[in-house]
Amino acid sequence: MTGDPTGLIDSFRRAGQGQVFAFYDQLLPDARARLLSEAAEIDLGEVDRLVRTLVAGGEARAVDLEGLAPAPYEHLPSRGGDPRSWSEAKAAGEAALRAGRVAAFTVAGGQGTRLGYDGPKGTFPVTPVRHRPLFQVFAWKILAAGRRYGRPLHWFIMTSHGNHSETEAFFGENGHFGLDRARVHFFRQGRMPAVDFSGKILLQTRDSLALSPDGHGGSLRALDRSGALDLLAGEGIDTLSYFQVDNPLVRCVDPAFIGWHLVRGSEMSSKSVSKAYPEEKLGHFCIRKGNVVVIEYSDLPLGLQREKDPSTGGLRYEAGSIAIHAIDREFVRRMARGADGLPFHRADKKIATVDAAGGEVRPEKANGVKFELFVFDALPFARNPVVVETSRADDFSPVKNAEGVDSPATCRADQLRQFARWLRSAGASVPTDASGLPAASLEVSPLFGYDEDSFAESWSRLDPKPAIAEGLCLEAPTP
Ligand code: UD2
Repeated sequence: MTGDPTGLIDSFRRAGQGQVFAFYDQLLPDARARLLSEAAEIDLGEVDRLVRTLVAGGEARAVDLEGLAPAPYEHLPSRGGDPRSWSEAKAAGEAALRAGRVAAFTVAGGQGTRLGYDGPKGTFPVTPVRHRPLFQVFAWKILAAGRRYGRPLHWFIMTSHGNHSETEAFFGENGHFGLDRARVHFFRQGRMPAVDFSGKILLQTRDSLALSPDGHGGSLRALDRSGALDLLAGEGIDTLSYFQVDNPLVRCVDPAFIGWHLVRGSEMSSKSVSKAYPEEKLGHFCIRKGNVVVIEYSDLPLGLQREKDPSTGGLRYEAGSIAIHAIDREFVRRMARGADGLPFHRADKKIATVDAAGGEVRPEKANGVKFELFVFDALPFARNPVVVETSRADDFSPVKNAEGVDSPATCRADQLRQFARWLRSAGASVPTDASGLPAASLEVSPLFGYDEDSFAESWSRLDPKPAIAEGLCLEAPTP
């Protein structure tokens, strides 16, 4: 920030946010510059609107559940879906991949606090034998898919201010895992200030604001702001294959899913799995006022989460969101710029701040509000949204917690089950327990096989076939 800061400081005072500059006069020039540059990032009009709609009047308002019903979805062929429609979808998706119309997109801006891992989550070592990091798994799946379809894919990775440099450096140190570095694009998501319960923007220290990432929904405006949408348009790419950084099982580009999205003329499509149990922490695909919406687990009362569908005996709200979407480029532009902005969500949090004397405050209970955007809130604005079933064995085993559910241990076991299943379908004999977990630790490099089809092709070419033994790693020539 250069030039006269008076205008900026005055605008904060006029907005009733003058406390942001409470210590300004005591700061050294560098610290002043830092505070001013953070302040310049803030859209005071937006903060004022959020304070009036989300903070004033006490606690967070309950989500509107009036007339809520489960959303219909395309069932897998193994669960009653029409095999012909699935083959048509797959063929359409493959054609789009061959035509270079698809790019991969990972949201990797989250803080990963629950895992207790110090570093960008994508650098977390996740594979069972070689301990390859999440980013390498995605990179190699994307590299292999590009080879398979004869069109190298572009990959967009959204970072946050907190992990951007480390993420870029990690790719640099690892030679971008063999990908063409000109096709790997990093951009930062936006930040939002936290406010106290009376709507005042909080300082984190005397010379910095309490800022935090604006949620994965911030990806839509960040794609626009960073120039990514123009790059996509220039390359003739119209579809983004969106997934989260914590899920190594994901098919980064899945032809059948992309095909459903394209054949239906959808602007935003989503994958769903049947919830494993009512309280599983997944959003629910629902219909509300004629629109497809995702109602987050924390917003759907337990009674509804547990409700049974008398016709099937299963859960009524069984379709769970695993945060995998296909998104149309121009839809992103419309959402990023148009009047149909995503709504912010309120999260009451403990926010480190300073007291009136500038001393550090580490609150023991929530002392303020953070604002976040969720990408699935774009669904009700999308034309022809389609929800497509997938099996979690093919697409979903996230690493979220240090222990217990969705932990490195459960994810490792799910990767092993997947490798064993591919081997068995390709004709190998693999001893497993009743859950499909192989007795031996195995690993399949995504360059050897990144889904059942590509695995089967590589396996059929292997001669002689290796023995299935502890530590077996099926590799392909490293790029
Ligand atoms: C998310 C979904 C949940 C389910 C689950 C599947 C929400 C609110 N809930 O739960 O319904 O689909 O995933 O695993 O989304 N991220 C950013 N920037 C941010 C915040 C998050 O890039 O500001 C990324 C983060 O790096 C990760 C993903 O978004 O890749 C999910 O974030 P999370 O861990 O907060 O989501 P979670 O587990 O609460």
